[in-house]
This record gives sequence, structure tokens and C-alpha cells, in this order.
Amino acid sequence: MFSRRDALKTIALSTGAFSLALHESVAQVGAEVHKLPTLGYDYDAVEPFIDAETMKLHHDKHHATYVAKLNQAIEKEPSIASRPIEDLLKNLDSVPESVRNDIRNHGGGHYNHCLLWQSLRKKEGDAPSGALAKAIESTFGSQNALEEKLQAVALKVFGSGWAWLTLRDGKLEVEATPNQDCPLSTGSTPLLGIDVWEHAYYLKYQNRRVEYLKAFQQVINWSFVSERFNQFKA
Ligand code: MN3
Repeated sequence: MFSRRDALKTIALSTGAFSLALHESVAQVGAEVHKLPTLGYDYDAVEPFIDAETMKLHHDKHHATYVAKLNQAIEKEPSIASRPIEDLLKNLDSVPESVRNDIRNHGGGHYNHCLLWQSLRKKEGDAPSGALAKAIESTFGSQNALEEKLQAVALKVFGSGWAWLTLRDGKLEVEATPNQDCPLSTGSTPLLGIDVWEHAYYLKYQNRRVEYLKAFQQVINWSFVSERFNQFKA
């Protein structure tokens, strides 16, 4: 019997040493190509703005489900197992049609939430710095104007989706996506994502999305967003 593992090894052998290592590790962990990252802080780290119970459920259940379903899709299409999630989301057209929607929804869900956890921080009073601070001023007029725009766009998302601060063609932009669609799929780079699915706020804020958005603004890790801007602006 020629197993999938052997098949992967054979493909890998024909494409060089680096690929071999990558495919070997993929084969060793079976279907679990993508992993749920840790939050990097405690569930109660951003209390009282976002409560610990919501953080735990959001990370341990919702994000974990995106990762599990992403891995199930990859199990069906091992040809995409070695491709980074960014590559899949940027090039959805190149993903086999049988799993394209799964990659869009669950791959997007995985990527978006990885970014989300890193965008939250414990310390209050953090603000954009350096090049990002300057770009915000020249693009939106002020930090306050950016925050108002983010809130307005997030409030307008009908049903489930995200509001984003992105870099598109080298310029800052505020945009929204439905469901788990990732800005990478339409050619921009997300710097900051605000999750406006009800699962992100319903336990504490119920239907009061605007209160959640105001609280979210208090726990944005602007140092992370500033570093990300420098990384992708270059
Ligand atoms: Mn979510």
C-alpha cells in the first residue's frame, strides 16, 4: 500500500531538501497541519473590557473549531498542506475548488483570530507610535478620527464580520469583511482586526455592540500594530 505519508515524501523528495523537511514534519503530525496558538496571556488579561469567560470560549472553542475544520479540509486536499495560510488566503483561486470555501471560512477564521489575540494588550494608555502615528495623522487627521471611523465601520457590519485597519497599496485604510473573509484575499494587509461576531462580545455586552467597540478600543496593542505597519510598509 502506498500511503499518503509515502506520497508526501515522494513529492517532497522531488522538490529538494527544504521541502523534504517541511513535508516530513507535516506527515509526522498527521492531519494537524495548523495548530491553535496560545493566547500569550491569561484569559482575564483584558478584563474588565473583555471578560475572561468570553476570551476562554472564543479562543478554546471558536478559534479551535476553525483550526480543526481547516485541518479537515487539508486532509481532503494534501496538495495544499505545505502552503502557509497567508499564501492560501492571498490566492484562494489557486486552492482546489472542493475545499476553497473551507479555506476561506476556516482558514480565514484561523488567520484572523491569530492576529486578534496579538492585537490585544494588558497595559492601558498605549498609542500608535513612529511611522504608524504619522501615517494615521496624514490619512485620517487624528488618532481620534481613526477610532471613530473604525467604530462606524464596525457598527455597520451586518451580521457577522470584521472591521479592519489595513495597508492597501501602501496606504492605510479602514475596511470591513463579512464572515471570516480575510483582507489578504482582496489584496490588502490587515494590521488590526476587530471581531464583530456576536461570539466576541455577547456574554458581557449582549446586543450592545457599540459598548463592546468602545471597550475594544481600550485594549488595542498599538505597539504590535505599529510594528506590523513597519514590517509591511517597508
Ligand atoms: Mn471570533
